[in-house]
Amino acid sequence: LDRPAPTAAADLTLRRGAARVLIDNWTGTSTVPSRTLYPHQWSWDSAFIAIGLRHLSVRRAQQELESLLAGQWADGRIPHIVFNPAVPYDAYFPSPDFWQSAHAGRPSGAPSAPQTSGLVQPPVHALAAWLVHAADPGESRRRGFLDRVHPRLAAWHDYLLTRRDLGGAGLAAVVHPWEPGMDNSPCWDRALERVEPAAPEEFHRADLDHGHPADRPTDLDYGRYVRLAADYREAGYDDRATRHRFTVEDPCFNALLAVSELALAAMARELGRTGAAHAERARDLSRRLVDRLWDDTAGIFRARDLATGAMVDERSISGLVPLILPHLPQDIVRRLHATLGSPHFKAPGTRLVPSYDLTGHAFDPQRYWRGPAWFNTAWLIHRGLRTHHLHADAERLREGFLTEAGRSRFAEYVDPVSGTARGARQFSWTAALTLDLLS
Ligand code: 9WN
Repeated sequence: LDRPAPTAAADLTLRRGAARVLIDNWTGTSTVPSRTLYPHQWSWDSAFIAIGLRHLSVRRAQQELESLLAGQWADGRIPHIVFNPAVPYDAYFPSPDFWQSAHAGRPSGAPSAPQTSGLVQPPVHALAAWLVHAADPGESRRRGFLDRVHPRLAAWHDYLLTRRDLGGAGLAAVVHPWEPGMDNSPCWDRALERVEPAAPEEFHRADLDHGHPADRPTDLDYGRYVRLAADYREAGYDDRATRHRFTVEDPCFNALLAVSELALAAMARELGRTGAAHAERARDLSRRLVDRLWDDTAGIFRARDLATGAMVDERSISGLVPLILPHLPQDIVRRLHATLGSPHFKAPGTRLVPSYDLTGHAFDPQRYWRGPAWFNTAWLIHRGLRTHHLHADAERLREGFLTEAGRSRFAEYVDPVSGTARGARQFSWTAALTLDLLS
């Protein structure tokens, strides 16, 4: 059914609703992704949240990012969760007593406080910091925001491009399905078959206290997630000492790293330096992404499994996100645009972009990253379409985003075809990116 385009009054209601979510989910220093399901601070969530928060309060947006950076490790990594000490351990699994970050040891150098996880998430932070700066450059300069965050973000990228270059080809590798942020994507199924799951009695899934089992990863997935994280912990989160059993080069992760390098270049220029090294890194990353992960037959970027050296034979939204790269060859832009409009990612009724191939053998419209449409990835694709001047499609996606965000009460994700809300509601990045698209 075609729904009417949002009016100015509807936009105002949506804006108020989105602001309310961000106000309710603010803890005093940062924003939880969801009051129920995710009661701590998450890494890439905070980046997306800051992008929206800047329209409400630039100071709060700065604080969001700086709270996250307070959890940065000496080796440069930004942990995927920074734990709130006021929240009981049983509210989320794995809790701080599982990660034991403060005992991680010298090579990795986790802070003694706050407690954190030992994994990472996609590097959207420098892009977010630059957009927060751009929202009010005067305020940013007065508070020395970029002076403080630029060196930390540069150290973060250095970590990814040195210790995490596990394939030796100049791309960053992820070592756990939580790291690309798309936990149970069918892209990881084959690689995970090699991982012996932890026994069910070794852990209790707090997520099922709040989420519907059909919307979430399975127990078998969790057993494997726990095993991989425990192995990493036992090696002190030292990337040189760990025998990683899951190592993948992910297109979305590396595309965001490249875009964030461009943001670092812009920040360096603003700080009176040249920024040339960052700009060069961004170009190198774009080139390597194309060399290593572009599948010209399928017209999409693929993940590469470093254990086998092979490209993963699945189509996921991760492979469309590189559209966000300004240096992408024009023929690749054209092919990605065509794939986006093909039956793999578009069907009558789809307003957003499914997380996984609609025609794929593992497609499931309900289960998390195996089909549902997410708002953060829609925002990234929207930005990519605009980067390449594909304005009509960008506008359609923006309208679809705003319609679904409002209808779903800012859901975590939605059924990609029917739009039925799934997962948590009042989800922070959905609200934050709604504000951004309304501004
Ligand atoms: C594990 C917080 C995070 C997002 C991820 C999403 C989900 C966590 C979980 O929630 O992952 O990090 O417990 O399932 O997959 O993208 O950052 O919103």
